[in-house]
Amino acid sequence: MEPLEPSHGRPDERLGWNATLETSWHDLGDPRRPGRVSRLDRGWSSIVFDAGADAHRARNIGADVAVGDWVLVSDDGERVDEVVPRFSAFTRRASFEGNRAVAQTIAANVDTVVLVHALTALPNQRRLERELVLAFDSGATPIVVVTKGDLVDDADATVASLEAVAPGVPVLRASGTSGEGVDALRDLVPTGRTMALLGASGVGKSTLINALVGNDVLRTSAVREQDQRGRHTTTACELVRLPGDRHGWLIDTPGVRAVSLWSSGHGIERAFVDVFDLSEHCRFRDCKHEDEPGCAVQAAIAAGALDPRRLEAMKRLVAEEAALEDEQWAWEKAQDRRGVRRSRPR
Ligand SMILES: Nc1nc2c(ncn2[C@@H]2O[C@H](COP(=O)(O)OP(=O)(O)OP(=O)(O)O)[C@@H](O)[C@H]2O)c(=O)[nH]1
Ligand SMILES: [Mg+2]
Ligand SMILES: [Zn+2]
Repeated sequence: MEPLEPSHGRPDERLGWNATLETSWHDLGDPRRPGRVSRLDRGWSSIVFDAGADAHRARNIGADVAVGDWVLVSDDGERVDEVVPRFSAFTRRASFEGNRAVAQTIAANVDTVVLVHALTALPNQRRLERELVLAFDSGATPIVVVTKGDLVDDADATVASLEAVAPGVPVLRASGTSGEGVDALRDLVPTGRTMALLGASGVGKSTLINALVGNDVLRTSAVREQDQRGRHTTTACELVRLPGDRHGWLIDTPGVRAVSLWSSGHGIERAFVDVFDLSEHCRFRDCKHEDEPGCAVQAAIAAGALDPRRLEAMKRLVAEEAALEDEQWAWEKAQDRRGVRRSRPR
């Protein structure tokens, strides 16, 4: 194994270290120098200690590590010992373990989450709403990027329909193949900041990162001709540095077909801020926006100012979140009965 970087000393701020992480590190009370996880391969983390240097590899035995995490490595350099608490994390519901839902953190310590949609597909408002809930819950700032404008004639209509479900969130057009919007996107990643790109397979995430970096650092491949679906080319998350003096960081992620909620905060309120604002004007504080008198939400629907499908979508997400909480609660109670210590992911 290659010798480890000096194990004590200041973390490299160019890697995205900030005041929040500094406080969390002090609270850990462990003086070892944190490094940043740039990729994960079958139980191994690649960890960068200095922005210009190669990554060190260590095993993650029992450590729940995501790309973007700051970690402390054992003195012999073999293992990841500790993860510095994240200031943000994009987490989704991954799978079931037994009958319990398990969370998967896709990317950690992210400042900006870019939700990428391709104009070649029909605008998927419901998917974007879900992604926005997760993005707001992550603690990062979301933006929406639409790609492949060069392949369609009616881009404006699609962009407008995505904007309609992303109140207050910028929707930018960008393309890794034509270069459109690439400079504007790069400006959103100053030194020490991290931007993660998320979206379905084939929408052009890796192509955009290659354009931002100015080099084909990531593999991309053509979508299937018949249905424009991607081929799941990217199989692992990866932290990539912008070139030059700039030390902005990009995280590429594998395309996911479905985004399942793993909710913990105020994601729904923020993603549906238009509906929540309207509901302030409902006559009853506990209005369910069904057939109550004086319902401002139903009034907006009747006036054509709110799409009823958006209200339905919000209600479904609220129900899904409540079901997830019940499930977690039931699981924790069962663990307590068996005398197992409570532990909750994240
Ligand atoms: N015409 C056009 N093609 C694009 C654009 N963006 C990406 N592509 C093409 O779309 C295909 C898929 O792009 P990728 O960058 O591999 O997509 P991805 O989102 O990384 O996909 P996964 O890694 O599978 O999640 C490639 O052939 C790209 O050249 C664009 O704006 N316009
Ligand atoms: Mg990719
Ligand atoms: Zn109401």
